[in-house]
Amino acid sequence: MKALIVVDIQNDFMPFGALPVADGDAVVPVANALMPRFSLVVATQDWHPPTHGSFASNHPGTSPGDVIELGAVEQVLWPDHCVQGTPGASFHSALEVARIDQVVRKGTDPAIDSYSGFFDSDQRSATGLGDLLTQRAVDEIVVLGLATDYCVRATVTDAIGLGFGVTVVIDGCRAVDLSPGDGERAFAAMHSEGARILTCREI
Ligand code: VGL
Ligand code: ZN
Repeated sequence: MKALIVVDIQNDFMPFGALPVADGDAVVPVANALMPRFSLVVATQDWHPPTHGSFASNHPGTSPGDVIELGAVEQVLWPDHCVQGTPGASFHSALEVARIDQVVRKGTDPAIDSYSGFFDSDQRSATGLGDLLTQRAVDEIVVLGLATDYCVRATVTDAIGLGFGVTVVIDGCRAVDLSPGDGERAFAAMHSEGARILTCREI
């Protein structure tokens, strides 16, 4: 059984959002084209409290892009984004949300971030996505969304670690690229971990 995992297609990751991903809205039509072809579609949603520890605004004297230690792991600090219940946390208005069977929210604990749809960054707490997929007899997932170099990458790495077969839709992802090339390096890393990297047309 295959499932489609749609990662963080939220307003704050769009070019007009608080944590803009260049060309982020280009992933919306790719998600809309693929969703009808899967009997299980799960969407992840970055869902932070305003006090979240990944926000530079919650660490006086820091700026977005700085790196601190949060929950004993290295943490890049970000502008405030995807605050629970705000328009920035909503899915892009053109995403066909009626095709989503289940939404998994992550990053809700102020003390630790969660780029992955499966586990918090310290690997201690699970979101429930792994159990959901196992319950539904899923053994293969197809992943797309935002951002290639953070939440897509972490979700894929954890899925491979849990034993799922993973395909990443290359044209269905876009990167933050804090350093130029981060997105390309993330695709290379996911490939070397065992993910297949395909275009939407090849799915
Ligand atoms: C993400 C940075 C911070 C992502 C989420 O969805 O890739 N990136 N929070
Ligand atoms: Zn976040």
